[in-house]
Amino acid sequence: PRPMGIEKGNEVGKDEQKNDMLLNPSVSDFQWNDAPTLAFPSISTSDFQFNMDKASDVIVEAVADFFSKVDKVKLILVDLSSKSKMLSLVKVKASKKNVDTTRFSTYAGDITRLYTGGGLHCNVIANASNWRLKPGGGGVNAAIFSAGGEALEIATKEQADTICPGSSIIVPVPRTSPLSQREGVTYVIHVLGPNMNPQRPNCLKDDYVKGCKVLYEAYSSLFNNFASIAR
Ligand code: AR6
Repeated sequence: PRPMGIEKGNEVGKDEQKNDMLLNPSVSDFQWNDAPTLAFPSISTSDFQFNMDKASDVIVEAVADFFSKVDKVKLILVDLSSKSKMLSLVKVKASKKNVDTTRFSTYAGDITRLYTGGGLHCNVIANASNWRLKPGGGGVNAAIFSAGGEALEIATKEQADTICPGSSIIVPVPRTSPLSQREGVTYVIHVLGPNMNPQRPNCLKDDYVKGCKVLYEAYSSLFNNFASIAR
């Protein structure tokens, strides 16, 4: 029954959904058994203004490298809209690179409502964080801290005060948090990606050699931390 959840979660009409299935075999192939699943947003490509084409190359490379080392875990790239440019870029590139579509999928919907909005069981979700690990600020960070409530804020502070670009930190979600109670999320992993926005700290000023390296490190750190929880 779970693939139905995917259709429910996509905020698109029936025809568009069919289209999406055809264009995106990963949605229909993905196997919804109970393997540990990480849902993650596209790090750095909105507020941090990282080039989407370059970011999609990095995501697919990081996923392929991770799958060559670790099995029995699943990954889902999430973005709010079914018209997301990031989701389409990654779908096309993942299929060209023969990434295992039974273990990797994309999903259009709110990462804080994967279960209640789409019927998806994702034990772990990733956040595109800021260096102070602070709530608010818009984007997926604001959404996750708002859904996680005060309990998530406190649990995050217990782990760290700050985070470096290219790294991630694991936060066990307290059972009192709505993210745990409502969505069944057991861990949030905060990730700090490279920043290309001159109005945010540590701007890389379009240095994409460094930027791609830091983005790859961010995803490797995220996936390795996820694997360490899944074990
Ligand atoms: N569910 C799924 N995906 C989302 C959601 C959501 N609820 N909200 C946004 N996205 P961004 P960044 C997608 O800007 O570029 C924050 O203020 C969005 O469409 O959240 O890494 C932090 O505090 C995009 O694809 O993160 C940092 O200061 C992706 O999430 C800064 O922004 C990431 O967009 C980080 O910027």
